[in-house]
Amino acid sequence: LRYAPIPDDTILQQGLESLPSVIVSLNSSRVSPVYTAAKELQAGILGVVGENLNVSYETTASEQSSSLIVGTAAAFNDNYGTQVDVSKFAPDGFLLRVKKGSVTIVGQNERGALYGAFEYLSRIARGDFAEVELLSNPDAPIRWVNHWDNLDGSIERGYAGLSIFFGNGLVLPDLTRVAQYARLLASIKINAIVPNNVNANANTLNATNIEGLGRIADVLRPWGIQLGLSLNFASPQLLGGLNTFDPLEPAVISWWSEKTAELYKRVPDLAGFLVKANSEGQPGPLTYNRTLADGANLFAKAVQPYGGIVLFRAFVYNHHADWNVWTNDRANAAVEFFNHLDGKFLDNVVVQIKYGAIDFQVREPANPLFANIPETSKAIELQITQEYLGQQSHFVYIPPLWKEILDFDFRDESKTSLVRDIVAGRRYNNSLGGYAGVVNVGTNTSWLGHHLAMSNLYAYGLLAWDPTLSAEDILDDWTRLTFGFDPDVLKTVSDISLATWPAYEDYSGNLGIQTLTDILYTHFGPNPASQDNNGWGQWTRATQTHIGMDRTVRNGTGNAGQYPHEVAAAFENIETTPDNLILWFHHVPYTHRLKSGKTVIQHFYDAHYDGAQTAQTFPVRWEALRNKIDVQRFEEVLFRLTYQAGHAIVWRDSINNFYHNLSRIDDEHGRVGNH
Ligand code: GCW
Repeated sequence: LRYAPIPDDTILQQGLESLPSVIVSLNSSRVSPVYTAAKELQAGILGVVGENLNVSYETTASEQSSSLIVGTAAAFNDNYGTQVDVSKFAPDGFLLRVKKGSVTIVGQNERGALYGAFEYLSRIARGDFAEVELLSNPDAPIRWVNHWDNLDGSIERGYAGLSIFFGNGLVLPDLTRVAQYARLLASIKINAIVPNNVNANANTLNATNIEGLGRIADVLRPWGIQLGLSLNFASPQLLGGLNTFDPLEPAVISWWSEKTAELYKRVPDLAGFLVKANSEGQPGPLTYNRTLADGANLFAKAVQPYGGIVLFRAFVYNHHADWNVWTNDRANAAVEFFNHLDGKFLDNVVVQIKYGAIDFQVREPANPLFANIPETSKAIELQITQEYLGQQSHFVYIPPLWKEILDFDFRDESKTSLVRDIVAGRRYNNSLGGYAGVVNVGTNTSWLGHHLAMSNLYAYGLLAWDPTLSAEDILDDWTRLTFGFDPDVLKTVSDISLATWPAYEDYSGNLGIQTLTDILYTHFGPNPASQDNNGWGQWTRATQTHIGMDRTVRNGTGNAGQYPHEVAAAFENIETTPDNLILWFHHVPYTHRLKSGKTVIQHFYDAHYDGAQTAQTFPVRWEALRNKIDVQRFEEVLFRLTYQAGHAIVWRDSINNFYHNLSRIDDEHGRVGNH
C-alpha cells in the first residue's frame, strides 16, 4: 500500500507504455467502494509509475480502448452494452482484464470492484504489467476479522499498543486509524470487522456507543467493509435492567429485538453478531438450562429480518475440569457440546470453530468438530495475534500452520473432506461458511507490533479468499510490496519467515505436547509445569517416566474417536499416529522410540538445540540487509530478531532442564545432564 516507485527503469518503461490515459469510475458517490477504487487507482498509479491520471465519471463507449474502467458488472453492462457474463460471478467476485492501454475492472458488487482495483495495483506495484484476463471469486462468503478490544482501550492478547477503536468506555472520537485500517483490510479482501472483544462489555450497546459504532461503520463503508459486533449474553440484565437473560423469556426476546432494531437504524448494513457464551466465565443459555442452539437462535431471529448472521463460537469448555480424572479432556468439549445440536441452528447461524480443539497451540490436529456437525454452517477461527507464538516478540510466519489445517482431510464417510472445503460450505452443502481471524492491531505504528508480522495478516486475507494459494508465494508477493525488489531482501525474508514456525515448534513444545508456555497468566515464555494439575485442561500428564495425553478410545479420553473412522483408527494406533502428534494422542514413556528412530526425550533435547540454533541465524541473516532497508524498519526488526534468538536459548534450556529433572535421562550428546 506504499505504492513505491518502480525501482527498475526497464520495468517502469513497460509500465508507462501499457498505461491507460484516464480512469473511468462508474459510480460518483463518495461512499461507494467504486469511488474509493477509482481514487485508490489514481493514487497507486501515481506512486508506482509517476503518472497522474484523471478520474472521469462520464462514460463513452468509444473511450474504452484507452481507459481504465472500474465499476460493477451491472453498471458496466448498462454503459457499454452487455459484455460481462455476470453468471460467472460469486458475491464479491471480480474480473480484471488488462490489455495494452486498457484496463477493465468489474465487480459482482461494488466491493468486488474495489478488490479488482487492489488486485491490479498489487500487480503493478510488483512490476507486473502483463496482459491478463482474471475472473476471481472468493472461496467463502465470510472473511471476517475479530478484535479482542475492550471499551477501556486495552486489547486482550494485544501486543501492539492500545485500541484504535475504543477508549474510556467509548468509541474513540478520532477514527483516522480505523480508516487506514479499513483500507488495509479491503486490500486483502476482508469484508467485515468485529471491533470489540468476545469477552464483551454490555455497555457496548448503550446509546452513546451505538452512535459511536455507527461512526465506525461510516468509516468502513467506503471500503466495502461491514461492521459486526460481539455481544454479552447477559446484556438484557446488565444493561437492560431485566432480572433475567433467559433466551426463551419473552421480555428477553423483545429486548434483543428492540436493541437490534436500534442498531440497524444507525448501521443498516450491520453484518451481524459474534457470541461467546458459557465459556471462561461468560454468561450464556446454559445458566437457564437452555441449549447453546437456543442461545444462538435468539440472535439469529433478531438479525434475520435485516439479513444479518450470527457467528456462534464453539470454544465452550469447562475450565474447572478435574485433573485427577484420566478420561477428562478439554479437547472433547466442542464435540460434546455441539454435535447433538446439529440441525437445530437457524440458517443464518454459523458455528465459529478454532482450528484445533484446545487453543491456538503451535501444533494441534484439526478440530474434530469440523466433521461432526454436517448440517450446520461453519467458520474456522485463526489467530493472527501470536498469543501462544511469542506475542510479536518472536516472529512466526503462521500460514504454513494454517495450510496444514486447511488441507487436513477428515475422510468423512471415506470421502475427501478437507477442512477448507468444509468451511467453504462445499463438503456438506452449507449455505454459509468461511474465516474469522483474531487480529491484534493497535496504535503501534507497525500496526501489529512487529514489522514482519504483517505478512501474517496479509496472508490471512489472501487465504480466506483462496486457501489453495501457497504460503511461499503469498510471502514473496508481500515482501516485494513491502520492501522492494532487491533479490537479497526477498531471499532473506523468505528464508527467515519459512524457518520460523518449525524453529518455534522445535524450541517450544514438540511432538504435539502443545506450546508449553506459561498457561496460567501470560501465555508467554516457557513454563511446562503450569500445564498440569489445574482445571484448565491443557494437560501434558508429564510424570517421571511418561508424558502425553492418552486420547485413545481404548484406554484414554476417547478424543481420537471423535474423528471419522479412518482418521480415528489412525490416531488410535500409536504406529499410525504421525510423530508430530504422538504426545497429543498417546501417553508414552520418555524412552518410547519415534518413527524417526529417536526416543521422545532425545527428540526433545535435539529439537530444542536445533530450534534455538536456527533462531541464532535470524539476526545474522537480517544484519546482512543493512543499507538495503530503511533504517527504522531495519533496526526495529533487528532488535526483535535479536531478542528472539536470545529467548530461544532461554526456551531451550528451560524445557530441556525441566524434562531432564523429571526423567533423569541424560542427553546422548552430553548437552543436558551430568555426563
Ligand atoms: O485463548 C484464550 C485466550 C483468551 C480468549 C479466549 C477466547 C478472548 O487466552 O484471552 O478470550 O481464548 O478465545 O475466547
